[in-house]
Amino acid sequence: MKMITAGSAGLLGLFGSPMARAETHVTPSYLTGMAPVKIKSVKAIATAPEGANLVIVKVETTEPGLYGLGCATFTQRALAVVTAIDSYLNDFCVGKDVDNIEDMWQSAYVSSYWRNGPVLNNALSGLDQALWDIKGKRANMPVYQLLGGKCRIAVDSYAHAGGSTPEAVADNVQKFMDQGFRHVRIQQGGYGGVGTMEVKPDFVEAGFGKASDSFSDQHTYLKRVPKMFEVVRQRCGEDIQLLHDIHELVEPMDAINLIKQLEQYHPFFIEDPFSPENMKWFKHLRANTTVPIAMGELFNNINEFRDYMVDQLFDYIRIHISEIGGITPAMKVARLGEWFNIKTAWHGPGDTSPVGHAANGHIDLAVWNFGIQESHFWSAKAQEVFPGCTTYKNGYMYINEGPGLGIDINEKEAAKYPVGTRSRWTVRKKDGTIIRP
Ligand code: GCO
Ligand code: MG
Repeated sequence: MKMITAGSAGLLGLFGSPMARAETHVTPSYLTGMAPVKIKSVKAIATAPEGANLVIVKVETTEPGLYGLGCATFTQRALAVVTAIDSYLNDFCVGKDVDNIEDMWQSAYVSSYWRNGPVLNNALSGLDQALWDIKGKRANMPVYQLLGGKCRIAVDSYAHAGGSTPEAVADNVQKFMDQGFRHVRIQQGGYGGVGTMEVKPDFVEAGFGKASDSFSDQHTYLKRVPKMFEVVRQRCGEDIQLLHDIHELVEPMDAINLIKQLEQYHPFFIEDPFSPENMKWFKHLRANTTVPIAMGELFNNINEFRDYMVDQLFDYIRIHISEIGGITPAMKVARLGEWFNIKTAWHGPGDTSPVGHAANGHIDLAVWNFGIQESHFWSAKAQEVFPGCTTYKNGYMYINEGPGLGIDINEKEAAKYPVGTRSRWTVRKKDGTIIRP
């Protein structure tokens, strides 16, 4: 009788008198959720330990000692991002719950009404990545676990081999092969051969532009790239995976003809053949060659590339994840790519911060359609500013397996390296015409 009563009382409790519930039911903590934690402050930390301007967002919370870090690095306009964070994002976030990352992303994204630009997206990315860092620390798990766990042992990465001659490039490729890298990007001189052009351009003779403007002789560059691939293949063999970045520095049809010439060297991928302003050229490229293509470090918003992913007009998505707003949107892009067999190859040079590299790494481990990760070897100074930097062994990138993103910042050290305002993206043709990099 008592048992039945307890049962029915329990049932009643659900639907009837609280007394019955109080007596018999304690909600286990995992059902009650964790005590809410609020955002106490959102601030920007700008530093340049290797010369490149880096911007980090630090989100501090109402739980003593609990904070999160996120990458908001738009290196060419770092101070504009700092203002967006300190003057706007802080006010917007203080007092809000740290746990509701998607809602925070969506509300912050539209809070400026005008949206989807590099400055605000980077600020939003810093916030977003910091909230994932906090959630991982609260769950006492690395972020990749929250994203679904590991799909692979570590993050296959590519190294950068440069040189002023094809032979010098080949020597550097060999050095990385000796370190265990299976993928190496080859560039002769700067992008578009900048810095290795013997001739003095006419615009300089004429005193047009600024002395710091760069010059790319597209014709010379177009002749050199196939030669570079030929020498590297001869000296380093057929197995090393070779990548090259056209960096949007030639005319679209020249890019198509160049890529057709490179087919014989079976590149792993050719990157950024066209600028985002020239997306319509992709269908012509696809119709003319089967060389795998990577695109996207300049993309800011999904409307710029969604349809080209759906039409499978490139093979690797190369987004600078802070440029589109962080981990939350990057996971959506990766998931979209899965359905069209487009793999990830997140942007990861020295002007993605160590926090951004860690974020790349967590996503790289968790998504099925991972392709390759761009590497950057952090200097001793950078590692002092950012304890927990990603590391490399045998061509793989390793994140620090701590809770959250697994990386920290030493603000005292960071303050030693103030950011600057110099931007190097003025590249001209012989007659002074600007080339869109
Ligand atoms: C790359 C990129 C970079 C960009 C740089 C711009 O493939 O890594 O092209 O080198 O040029 O991040 O600031
Ligand atoms: Mg690039």
